[in-house]
Amino acid sequence: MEDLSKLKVTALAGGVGAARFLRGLIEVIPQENVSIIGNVGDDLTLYGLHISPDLDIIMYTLADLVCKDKGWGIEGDSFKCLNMLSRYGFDPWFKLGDMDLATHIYRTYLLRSGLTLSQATLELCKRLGLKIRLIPVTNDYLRTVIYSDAGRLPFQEYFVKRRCEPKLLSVVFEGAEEAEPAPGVLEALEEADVIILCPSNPILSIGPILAVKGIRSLLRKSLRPIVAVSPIVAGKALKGPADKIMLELGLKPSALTVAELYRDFLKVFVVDVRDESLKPEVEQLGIKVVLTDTIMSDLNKQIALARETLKAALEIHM
Ligand code: FO1
Repeated sequence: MEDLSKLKVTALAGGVGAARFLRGLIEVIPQENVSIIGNVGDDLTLYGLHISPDLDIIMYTLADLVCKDKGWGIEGDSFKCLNMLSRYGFDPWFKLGDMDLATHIYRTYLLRSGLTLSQATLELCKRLGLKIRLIPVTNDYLRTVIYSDAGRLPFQEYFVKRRCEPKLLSVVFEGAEEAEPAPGVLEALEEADVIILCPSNPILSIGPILAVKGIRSLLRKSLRPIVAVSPIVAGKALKGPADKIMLELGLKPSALTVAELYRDFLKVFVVDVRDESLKPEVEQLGIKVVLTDTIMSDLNKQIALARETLKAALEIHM
């Protein structure tokens, strides 16, 4: 077995499940060897500030700042600024803590000073002491929009304000056709020894990344081991509404459906042991299945899952 710690890994990531997986990964691989391509379809502007929730969830989790219960925001944060904003008449539906707000203020300051989102992200990561390379998938406009029985809803209005309650009709990644991959994105995929699709919502979190020009076609052509970790266990999403969304889009919530969504480029699929019965059907798609415990209830389990995922990727490559 190759020394795992020498591998260069590039991960596609969005959301809390991805961040927890990556927290385990950086215990197995030095941070300098890890590139992360982050979803920005969930980004929003509030109070004039640019907020990148999926980038921040990753930064805070890897810097051990994240609120562990929620999986987003900062542990122990207060909400005094938001309380004051409600006195000024704002509806504080998006819970921005005081310390979290500092990140959005600094990011917005950097963007207004002329930095791109990827340059601003690099600066934020450095200041938090991180050595991973976190790259937003694009510096251009890319926004996930939900068309629902309540009309057109920007992603966070559907996800947080409306608690995913409206029935989803379709998901659109606005700007994806024109958006260019940010500098370093295609190179990170080309140079990686292993490419990982984190246990993220395949439609809402990985979907916007794959929709950016050149990424899906690069994955299809890649000779590297490409491995995904299923975010669905026994028909249920580990975190978030992936199962509900799949049902509303006419898809069966299951690891098999996730495999079908990635079948044009995926080589190995890490599936929970509870889904052993799906193995033959997934393997019929030409994807090797590795069964393991994918429930990441603590750091040791996050590390174990990261290690199993890397081993699974290397086995097919030998
Ligand atoms: N999720 C919520 O369910 N409610 C919130 O009020 C909320 C605020 C928030 C603030 C900053 C941040 O970085 C993330 C935040 N999230 C919140 C999480 C976020 O909406 C989603 O988990 C992601 O966009 C999906 O990956």
